[in-house]
Amino acid sequence: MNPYLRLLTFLIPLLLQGISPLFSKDGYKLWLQYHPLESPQKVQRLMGAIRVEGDSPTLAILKKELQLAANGFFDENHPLAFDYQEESARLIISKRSPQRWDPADKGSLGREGFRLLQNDAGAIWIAADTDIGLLYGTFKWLQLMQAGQSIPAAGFHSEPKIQRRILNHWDNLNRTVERGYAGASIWNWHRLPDHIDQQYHDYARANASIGINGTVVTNVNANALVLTPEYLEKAAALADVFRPYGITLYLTARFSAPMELGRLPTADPLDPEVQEWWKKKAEEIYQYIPDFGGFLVKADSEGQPGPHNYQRSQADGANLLADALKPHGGIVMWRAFVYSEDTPDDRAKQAYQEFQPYDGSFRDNVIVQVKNGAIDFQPREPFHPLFGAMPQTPLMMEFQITQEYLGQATHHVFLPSLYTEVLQSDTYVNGPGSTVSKVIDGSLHGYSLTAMAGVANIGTDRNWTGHHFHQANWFGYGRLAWDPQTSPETIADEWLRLTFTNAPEFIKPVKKMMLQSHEMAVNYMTPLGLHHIMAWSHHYGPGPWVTDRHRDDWTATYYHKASENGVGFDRTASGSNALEQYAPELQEKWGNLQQIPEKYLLWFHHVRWDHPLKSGRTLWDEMALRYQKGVDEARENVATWQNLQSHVDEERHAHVLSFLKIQAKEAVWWKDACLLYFQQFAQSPLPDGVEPPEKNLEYFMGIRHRYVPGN
Ligand code: BDP
Repeated sequence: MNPYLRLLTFLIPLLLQGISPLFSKDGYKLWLQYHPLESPQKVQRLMGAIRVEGDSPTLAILKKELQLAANGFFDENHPLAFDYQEESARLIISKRSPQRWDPADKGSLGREGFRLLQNDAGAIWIAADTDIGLLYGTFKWLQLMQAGQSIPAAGFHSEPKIQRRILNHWDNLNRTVERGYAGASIWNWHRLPDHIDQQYHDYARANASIGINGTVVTNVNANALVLTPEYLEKAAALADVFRPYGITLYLTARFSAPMELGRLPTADPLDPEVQEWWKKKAEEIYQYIPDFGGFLVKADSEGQPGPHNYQRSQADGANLLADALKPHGGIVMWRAFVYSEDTPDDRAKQAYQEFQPYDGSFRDNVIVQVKNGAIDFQPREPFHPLFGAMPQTPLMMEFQITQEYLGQATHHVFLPSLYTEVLQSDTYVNGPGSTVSKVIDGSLHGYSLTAMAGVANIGTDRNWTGHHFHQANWFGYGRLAWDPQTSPETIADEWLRLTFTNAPEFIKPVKKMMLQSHEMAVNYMTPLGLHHIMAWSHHYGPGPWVTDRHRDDWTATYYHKASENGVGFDRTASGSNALEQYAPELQEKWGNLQQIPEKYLLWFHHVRWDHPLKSGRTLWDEMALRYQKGVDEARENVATWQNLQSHVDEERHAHVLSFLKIQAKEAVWWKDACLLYFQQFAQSPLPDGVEPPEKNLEYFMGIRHRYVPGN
C-alpha cells in the first residue's frame, strides 16, 4: 500500500473517534473512554436499530453521546440512525411505553429517574419521565455496556436520593483556584461570553454522566464583581451551555455586595435598603439566567463579611438573601463553616454553637451547608455534630474533592472511602441507625430540600484533575451524591472499568490499592485521631511544629497539644467538652478511653505516651508503627502499578507511576518529620520495624516550599 494511504488508514479511525493520536491517552476523556468492547456483537445489534423519541437540546446531546460511544466501542465506522420504527427498533429511548412492552412498574420515575428494561426479544427500552432522565439512563446503559455487564432481568431502576448534587468551584475571576492543584480555572471569564470553550461542554457532559446537576462556578471567598452586569452576562453564557445537560448554575454572593456595588453605607440584613438592593439584584440575575439556582454564601469566617458585623444571627443573614431569591425559585446555601479567631476554647465547637440555637429560624429556601467534620477536611474527622442536631433546618453535606490536606495533586487517596465513613456514621439522634446519610437524604427529619456539595478538584490540566486517579474522586462524589449508599468498592470497580479496562488481572490489584489508600494516607499523615498538623498556610507536607502564629487555631500545637505528659486534644468533659454536642450514646462511647474507636482517640482525648492500646502496644509504639505501615503501603503501590504496565497505555501508566513514587517519597517525609517531632515528647526509641529517619528534625523544620499551588 502507498505509505500515505497507510497513514490515512491509521489516522482516520482515530479521528473518527474524536481523539487525536497525540493526545489519545492523556486522560482528557475521563471515564468516558468508550474503548473497544471485548464482545461487541450484541451491543452492535442494539445500536444498529435505535429509536429516540422526541426532539430537544438534551436529546440531541443524548444522540451525540450514543454516536461517540459507537465510534469507540466498535472497530469500524458506525454511523447511527435514531428513527427506527417502533416495531423494528432494538434500542428504544422514550418517555412513552412502546406498544409491545408491558413493563412491570408503571410508577413515576420523577424528574430525574430512569429505568432500563429488556424484553423477551432482547430489545432494550430506556425509560424516563423527562429528557434529562433519558440522558441519565443512556449514560448508565453505555456504562454497563462498557463494563461488559448486562441489564438485570427485572430491569434496572434508578432515582437520585438527593435533589441537588453540586460541585463547588473555589475559582477566582482571575483564574487562580483556591486549593486547586490541577492548573488554572477552566472558566475563562475574560473570553466569555463570546467564546464558548469546548471544555465547558465536556465538563457538563462528564457531570451529566454521573448525575451532577448543579455547579457553583465561583469561590466561596467571594468577589462581588460576579454580580455586576458584565459578569452576569458571562455567567449566563455558561448557564446556557449547562442547561441541556441538566446542570443549574449558582454563584457565590459576597455579603457586603450592597456596599461594594450599591454604595450603601451598610450591609445590615435588617436594613430595608439592603433588603431592597438584594431584591433588585435577584430580579436582575433572573433576567440573565431564568433558571438561576441561587447563592452559596461564606459569611463571618476567615475574614469574610457577614451578619456578625451588625450583631445579627446567621439566620438573619441567610433569610435576607432567601427572601430576595424566593419569588424566582432560588435557594440559599448558607455555609456553617463559621468560626471566630477570638474564641480561644475549641474551634470544633463553634459552628454548632452558632447554628444549633437557630434551628427552625431559617426560611424554607435556605439549606445550611455543613462540612463533613467540625474542623476542616482533615484526612479523618468524626462527623460534624450539626448533623442530626437541626431537625427543622435542612442541612446539606460539603465534602472536599480537592485534596487540600491530603497530599494535594500527587497523592493517590480514593475519597469515596472517606465520604462513606462519614455518611454511614450513626448520629443516634432518633435511635440507632440515624446515619448521617439519612440526615442528608432528608429521610431522618423530613427535609423538603436536600443537597450535597463537593469542592471540585478540576483545573486546566489535560487530565482535568492532576492525578489520573483523582478523576475517580470526582466520579465517586457524583455517584455518592446520587445514592449515598453506593459502596466505595462498587465505585472503584466501575471507574476502573470505564477508565482503563475490564481485565480482572488489572481490576483486582488496583481496586485493592484504591480501597486501602485512604487508611494508608491517614496512617502516614495523621494516625490515631491526630489532625491539622500540616505545614503552615499551604498545608503541603508535615508541620507538627507550627506554633505561635497570629491565629492560634491555625497552628498544629493548638491541635495536638503534645508534651511529655502525652498528646491529643481533650474534648471530653475534662477538656473543651465538644463531645457534649453529640448524642448521649456517642458521648458515652467516645468519652471512654477504653471504648472509643482508636481512629478518633487523639481527636477527643489527651493520652499518655505509655497508654496501652488494643494491640497491647503503647500509644507511642503504635503511632510509630502506623506511620511505618502507611509508608510500606505507599511503596507497595509503586510495585503493584509497575507490574501492570501491559494493561495501561504508556502515557497514563508513566504519569501515575511517577506520582505514586512521589507519594511514597512524601510518605517517608511525613513519617520521619512527625516521628522525630513527637519523639521529643514521647522520649522513647522507635519500636522494631520502624525505619530510622535519615535526616534530623532541624532539617525537616527547615524545609520551605514556595509557590505551592492553590495557596
Ligand atoms: C479551608 C481552606 C480555605 C477555604 C476554607 C473554606 O483552607 O482556603 O477558603 O476552608 O472552606 O479549608 O471556606
